[in-house]
Amino acid sequence: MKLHRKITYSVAVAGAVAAGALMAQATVGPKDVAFPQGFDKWQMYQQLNRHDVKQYRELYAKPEIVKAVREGKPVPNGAVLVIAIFAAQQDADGKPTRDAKGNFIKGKPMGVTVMEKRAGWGASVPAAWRNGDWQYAAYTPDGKPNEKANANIKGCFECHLPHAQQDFVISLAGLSGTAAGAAQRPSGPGAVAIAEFLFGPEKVSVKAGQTITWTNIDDSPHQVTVQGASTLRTPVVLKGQSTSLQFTEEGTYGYICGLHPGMKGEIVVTK
Ligand code: HEC
Ligand SMILES: [Cu+2]
Repeated sequence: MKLHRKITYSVAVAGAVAAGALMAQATVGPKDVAFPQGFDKWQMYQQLNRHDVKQYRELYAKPEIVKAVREGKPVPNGAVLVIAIFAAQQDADGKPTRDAKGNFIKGKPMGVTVMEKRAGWGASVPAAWRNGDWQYAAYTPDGKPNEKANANIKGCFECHLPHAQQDFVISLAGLSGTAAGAAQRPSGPGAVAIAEFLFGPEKVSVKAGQTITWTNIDDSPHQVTVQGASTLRTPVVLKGQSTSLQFTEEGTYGYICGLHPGMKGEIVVTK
């Protein structure tokens, strides 16, 4: 009896493995998005300073892809977009240091993320999080698959999904060269800019009842999320959009970005 059970079990496992192998052949995924050899000789179409994770990032595409998009064409089939991620060098206080042009300075390489668009590639992605015909993959700096990130590839699709109206390319403004003409930085009492994944100023002081207005300067969306007895979330703000809150009670309120929890700010409300 015991022996019989064992045999049944091993047969079932063999069956499952065979089915899994067949599935893997039919499904397009991170394994099909090759490491972009020599990408650092392609066109760097954007540089990015991320305060929230203290990273400096470079975004690359082949010159013919950048050219096509800058001519007003859709992102071509076969396009490969790459981000090279580096730790930002920091001063003694942990503040990222900047070069003469204002960019963070490259530290240790952290990884390479890739998205690639090929006709038919989206068909094997569940409709609920399909990104057109894009597929995603993450690599270590030396070009080995980042197994941990690739195991949760759905996370890549889900975060890019709200950007469907720009073909899921969050940095499309950089790719198309329309990044200039950037959103206006707000000023005045109660005005907070969200730029480079940083709330500026990080600490804002207002009188009770006075309005605090956040304006998003970044290409990436953000969301003010005030933590307290009950969490208060503003709508997600896209580039150029603003959102406001008023506090009637005196006190100090800490807040974060609902999309990038590494972004922190503070509201001080006085009488
Ligand atoms: C938390 C949301 C989020 C997740 C998860 C995410 N991305 Fe992105 N991605 C962004 C943002 C924001 C940008 C714009 C550039 C930046 O901020 O680095 C971006 C840009 C990119 C770009 C450059 C082209 C573009 O769309 O602008 C690539 C390539 C990319 N991501 C790949 C990936 C891969 C691969 C994964 C999964 C391993 C992933 N992303 C997961 C938010 C996300
Ligand atoms: Cu944010």
